[in-house]
Amino acid sequence: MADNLQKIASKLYDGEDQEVAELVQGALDQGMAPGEILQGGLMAGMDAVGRDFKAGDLFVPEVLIAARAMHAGMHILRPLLADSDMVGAGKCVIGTVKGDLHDIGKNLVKMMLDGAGFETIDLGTDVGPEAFIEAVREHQPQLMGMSALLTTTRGQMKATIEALEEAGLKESVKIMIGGAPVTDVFAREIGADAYAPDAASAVDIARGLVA
Ligand code: B12
Repeated sequence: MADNLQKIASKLYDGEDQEVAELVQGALDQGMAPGEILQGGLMAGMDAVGRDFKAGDLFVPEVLIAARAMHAGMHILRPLLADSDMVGAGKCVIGTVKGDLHDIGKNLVKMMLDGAGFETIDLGTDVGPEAFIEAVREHQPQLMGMSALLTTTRGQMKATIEALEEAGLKESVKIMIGGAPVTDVFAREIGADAYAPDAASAVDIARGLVA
């Protein structure tokens, strides 16, 4: 059984989406629990991807391919996990702020969070404060992530946090920010709870924030 999980993790790391799907189905057919396959197979593989990406041993294209394999496995497991009412790592609303159309990094963060068992609600790009507020009201996530790649749009992060405060929602959600023009210092200045420099760190930080 443990052998099956190791195979799933290793094929996921290699980005073999079809093989991952077949192995996941095979493990289910043998009677393995969906949660076990998720934790010991898919998440273990994605954790290794995150670790090696952070260490500079893997690059963006490899992470994207591994994330695709994760999706192939999750496609099979998700309905079963919902049935068994398995509790995920947490819920996160994420988007690129108003005026900004860059989404490659944000998508990577979303994929890594998905891979770590978070339920992520992706609001897309050019997301204004009102849309963030609406999403927080509707989905009641533990986490909210904002991305900005332009120096001119990072001010939108502050505007969004202020708007959340005015709406009385700031205390209900932890805020994590990222993108090339933002830093840890900037995060503290605008009242965000955390900054992450890359997608793998985002997962570690997200886990810490919801713990
Ligand atoms: C690709 C790109 C584009 C594409 C975007 C396509 C897309 N779908 O995203 C296009 C061509 C559309 C584009 C347009 C523009 N761009 Co552009 N673009 C880039 C480029 C080359 C790469 C960005 C990227 O995807 N990096 C790869 C990802 C993986 O890295 P990342 O985004 O940093 O994300 C990681 C971390 O930052 C972090 N992270 C990111 N988001 C989040 C969120 C959270 C919550 C967390 C925790 C972490 C996190 O984790 C990610 C993964 O590890 C950069 C230059 C560069 N080398 O960075 C310029 C760059 C960002 N663009 C720039 C500019 C100026 C523009 C334009 C204004 C150009 C123009 N004159 O039209 C327009 C603006 C359009 C708009 N309104 O947004 C400048 C910004 C300068 C500045 N400081 O403001 C840059 C730096 C280029 C430059 N050197 O001048 N761009």
